[in-house]
Amino acid sequence: MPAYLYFIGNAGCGKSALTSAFKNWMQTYGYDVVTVNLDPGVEWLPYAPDVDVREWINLDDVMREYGVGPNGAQIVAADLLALKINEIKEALDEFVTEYYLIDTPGQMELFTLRSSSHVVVETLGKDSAVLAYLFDPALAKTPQGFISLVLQSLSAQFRLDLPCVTALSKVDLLAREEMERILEWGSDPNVLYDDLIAQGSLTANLNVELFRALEIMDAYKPLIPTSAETGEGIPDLYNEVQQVLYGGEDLSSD
Ligand SMILES: Nc1nc2c(ncn2[C@@H]2O[C@H](COP(=O)(O)OP(=O)(O)OP(=O)(O)O)[C@@H](O)[C@H]2O)c(=O)[nH]1
Ligand SMILES: [Mg+2]
Repeated sequence: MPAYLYFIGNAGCGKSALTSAFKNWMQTYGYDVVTVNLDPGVEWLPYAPDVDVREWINLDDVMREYGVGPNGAQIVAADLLALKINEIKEALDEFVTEYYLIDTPGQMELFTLRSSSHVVVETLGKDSAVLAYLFDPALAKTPQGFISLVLQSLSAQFRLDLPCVTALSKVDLLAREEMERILEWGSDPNVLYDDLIAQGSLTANLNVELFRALEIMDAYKPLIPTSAETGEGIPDLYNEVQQVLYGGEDLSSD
């Protein structure tokens, strides 16, 4: 059964760039890989997708046919995706591959908060699907932003009912110490707690309770530092996905 790896995260967090870099890395190492663009609104991609939702859904047509503006069209398109998914699945099935990399729409909520995405995930195959949730350094570099991203990643996991690996994207843009601080927040909630206290962000009772609830849930996970620019962390991300899917068994091992 092939693996389906969905890149998800906030607008601009680096989903498309990492899809591209991950594909290049896999091909360099001789793995079969197929890229799928599920973002009907994207104008330019850093890779040539093997399967492209824009063949089925065109945002200009949606605006015209449904009498909606660009934002409304994105929402209609997200729902149309569910109606077209059987055809898209047929296009995917034409490839013989072990690995599908799925680049999801820019506005994450279009994919993770709508029931259509559930239909997509169910149709493509849930048994060997994993989410790669990308933490954008622009948002993850404050402790408050970091917690908001943890909450969003949980919401995506809950909504899609899939396992999730978490990565910090664009680490080439961070100073070493900045990156290490963010990684520490993922691996040691006490450091995150102290930094929140230092920023005066844990004065409201609700915030303390929320912080503790996430800690009890074991929601703070080590992030895999990655960069689509330098290729850093891509093998680690691949290994983590293998670990989740197959308990560490490498597809390439003979
Ligand atoms: N320096 C650096 N820039 C990156 C990296 N990844 C992405 N970018 C840049 O960040 C911007 C957004 O990257 P995308 O890959 O389009 O992000 P996305 O999540 O697909 O964006 P949407 O689909 O629009 O939500 C682009 O200008 C990329 O060139 C990275 O690893 N390093
Ligand atoms: Mg994109």
